[in-house]
Amino acid sequence: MATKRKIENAPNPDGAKTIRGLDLPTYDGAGLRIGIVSARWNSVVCESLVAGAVEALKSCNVTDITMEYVAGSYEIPQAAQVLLQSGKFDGLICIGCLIKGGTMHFEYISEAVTQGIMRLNLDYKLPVIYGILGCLNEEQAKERAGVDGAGHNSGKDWGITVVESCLLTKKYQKVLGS
Ligand code: DLZ
Repeated sequence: MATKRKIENAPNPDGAKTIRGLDLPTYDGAGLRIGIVSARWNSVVCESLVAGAVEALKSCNVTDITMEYVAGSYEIPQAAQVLLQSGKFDGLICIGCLIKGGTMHFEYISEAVTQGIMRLNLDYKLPVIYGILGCLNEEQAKERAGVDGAGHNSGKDWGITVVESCLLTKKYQKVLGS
């Protein structure tokens, strides 16, 4: 259940005044089993996002956190599928950082990973959070991961998002008796 809070959006990475973004309530995620699958490509950014997600999970009383790594974002959906198949998780956060280069790699991988993660959400009926940054350059990526104190660490949003979605899922799983 969400605790009372002042509604405030996560700050925009570029500091511009905006109503965009997520308000960040606190949820009680005690007892939830959360897995994080992170890519190692662009590891400075991914590690910062992972740290933000873990911090947010802990702030929601989540203590059962499993960390797994894969090489690149392309490997994330398959690894996440293996974790979900184990039945050991209430929800996952997928973390990766795609930075546009001079070839079509960015487009192909972004599309594949995005479709793959959505498929897992619907196939497994469990929250699989889309923590994949798709950035035009390194500066954008660092800003969105709070690297060097810049911008806002999106990993924090994803930690809270997975708890919120797991609680919603559990509420209706109980009603259905599944
Ligand atoms: C090959 C590649 C490239 C060019 N760029 C990225 C990137 O920006 N972010 C990322 O997570 N991974 C990248 N990769 C690696 C692919 O995700 C994948 O690991 C390889 O294509 C092997 O399947």
